[in-house]
Amino acid sequence: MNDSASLPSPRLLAAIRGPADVKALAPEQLPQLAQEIREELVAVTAKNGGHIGPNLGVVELTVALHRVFDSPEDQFVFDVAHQGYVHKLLTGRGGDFFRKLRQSGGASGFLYRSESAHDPFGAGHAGTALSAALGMATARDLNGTDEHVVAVCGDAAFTCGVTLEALNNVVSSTKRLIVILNDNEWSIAKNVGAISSYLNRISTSRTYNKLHHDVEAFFKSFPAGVEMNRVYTKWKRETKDFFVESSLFEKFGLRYLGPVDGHDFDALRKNLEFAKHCDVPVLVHVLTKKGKGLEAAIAHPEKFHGASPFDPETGESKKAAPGTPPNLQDVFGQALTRFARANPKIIGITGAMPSGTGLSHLAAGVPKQFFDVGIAEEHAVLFAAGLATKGFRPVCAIYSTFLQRAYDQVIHDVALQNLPVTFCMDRAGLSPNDGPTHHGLFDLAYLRCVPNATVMQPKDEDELVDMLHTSLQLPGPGFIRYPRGAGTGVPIKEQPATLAVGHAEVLREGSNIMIWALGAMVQDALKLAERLSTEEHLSVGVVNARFVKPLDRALLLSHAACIPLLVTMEDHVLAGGFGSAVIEALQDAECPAAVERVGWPDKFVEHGSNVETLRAAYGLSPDDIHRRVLARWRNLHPQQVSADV
Ligand SMILES: Cc1ncc(C[n+]2csc(CCOP(=O)(O)OP(=O)(O)O)c2C)c(N)n1
Repeated sequence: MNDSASLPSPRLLAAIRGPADVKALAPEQLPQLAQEIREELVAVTAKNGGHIGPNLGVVELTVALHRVFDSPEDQFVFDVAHQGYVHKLLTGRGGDFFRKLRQSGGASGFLYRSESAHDPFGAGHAGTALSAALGMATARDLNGTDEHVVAVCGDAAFTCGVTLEALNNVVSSTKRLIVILNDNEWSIAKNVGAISSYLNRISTSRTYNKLHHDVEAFFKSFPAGVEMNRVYTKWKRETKDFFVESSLFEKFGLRYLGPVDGHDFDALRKNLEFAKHCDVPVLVHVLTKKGKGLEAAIAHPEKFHGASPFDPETGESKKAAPGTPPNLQDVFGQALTRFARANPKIIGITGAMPSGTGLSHLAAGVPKQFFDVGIAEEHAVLFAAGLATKGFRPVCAIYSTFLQRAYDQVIHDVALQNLPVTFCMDRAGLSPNDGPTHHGLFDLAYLRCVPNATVMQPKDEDELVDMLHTSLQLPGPGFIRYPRGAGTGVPIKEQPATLAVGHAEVLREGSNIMIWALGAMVQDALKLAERLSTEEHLSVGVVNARFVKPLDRALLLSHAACIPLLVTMEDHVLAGGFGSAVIEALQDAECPAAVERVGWPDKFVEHGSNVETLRAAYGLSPDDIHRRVLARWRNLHPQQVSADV
């Protein structure tokens, strides 16, 4: 980055309160604005982490969109919406709000209808923009209004089935839709698949480059420019020689425009103006450089797609404190690689998340047994099901939140046929800086009801390896959920254990209260038990539940028969979760036990600075839970309270 001291003054970004201010700038001021935006992006993400690479790539594109269109009357729908930081800076969300990006009380890392009138459609999952924009354009047509709807999709959005479903419906739904294909050749990792290769070919093809020159020529030959454009487009369409009828998008009925240099303000303006005046759906193919302006981000696009805090000068990530235990995703990836080396039937599958899931270890170690299928979770699961029919042991590594997209495949294709597919669901629990689109708080509820499913969560990294090993021996589907981040630091056994399916582990005996905890909550449960025992002289036990399905009913009923209060703890919504499984089992056995359930409420939990802040905001801090359990105990045993006093 340039030294900010060398920038011409006055600073432009600070004066931008909304799109009107962007429009008011002279064309020659735009490079300075772009430079200031990049500096702001780097400064904020270096401190808070975030999607720096994608945003550095769309600076000129976003500025150009705001100069050519009139947001919020015209509507931009950003796919994933992780590249919406520049849009935020230009729509009144700069300053302190942006500087608290992804922190409590600051700007979200994605777009939300509730955050701004300039965000007509929220997102966080990929592939939704084209469908949503098509719905909005169709609504506009039905309403008889005239606004523009612009979908901004990355090249990897075209690896999503839903984008292709939308593409198939564009021309039958509307005559006016603008699709920006922001092509930087990268998903999080390098983009994959045939469409990606196709885009690469047309980006470099001379025929398509010529189309760009046609737009130039058009503007030169018609000084009145855009006013003439509708007529011109119509005439050229009739004479059938304006657009080469050969791009994939033209086969779907969209006019293809480009490729356009996504960092050239003038080229962007001309092509967007042109698209704006077309009376047919149009796709503008814009070529951008992910990470533009930050050398480290250009050199390492995958790392800087969504970076943790880093040194803005060197690009070095802030180092974890010495002695920090390994991340669960690495433990999983390394264990799977070990198992795969020993068993060629093991196949690891990711939907465009090799490093996030830890499958990059498998990709490097046993590449033949690794598949990145793109942002195609439905396909990933069906593909795994197909492999499983022929004796393979597929492992789908898909974040809890993204597996939601493949729910029908989980039920209809894997569970119904009882195929032995293992699902490793990272990011189960909170993804605090990302927020509600990324929290993995629903998987137990959506999996508990699926017949043939075995659902489990390890208390630590060693048990994660045991669960993977166990799941790879199951006759049907196994689901392992685990949170983002580091393990507990326990040593990992050389030889993994095969766990007894449906059996919980008693970690601490107790006679007053028994805490049944799931996964990472086991550590909290042990601390809570210790505190209740030392401070309140209560006898409190802890069970590591391990399996949510099948639940260890025998142990549960034996506890319910002689322990006055049961407590469940889970990092999941209460509705349909682990505690629900416990009370259902007790109810079915006609056992009137007292149960205090600790988990997330029936709300979408916002983003926040960290897990602790969000837990405190929802009454789930260790102190809150201690107070609640004690109050429940005292409520059940008022005499003991007075005796203690
Ligand atoms: C359903 C789903 N799966 C996976 C992801 C994780 N993810 C976020 S952005 C991204 C890549 C997006 O690439 P592209 O659309 O080309 O945009 P770019 O970041 O390159 O600008 C992925 C895989 C997601 N958000 N949603």
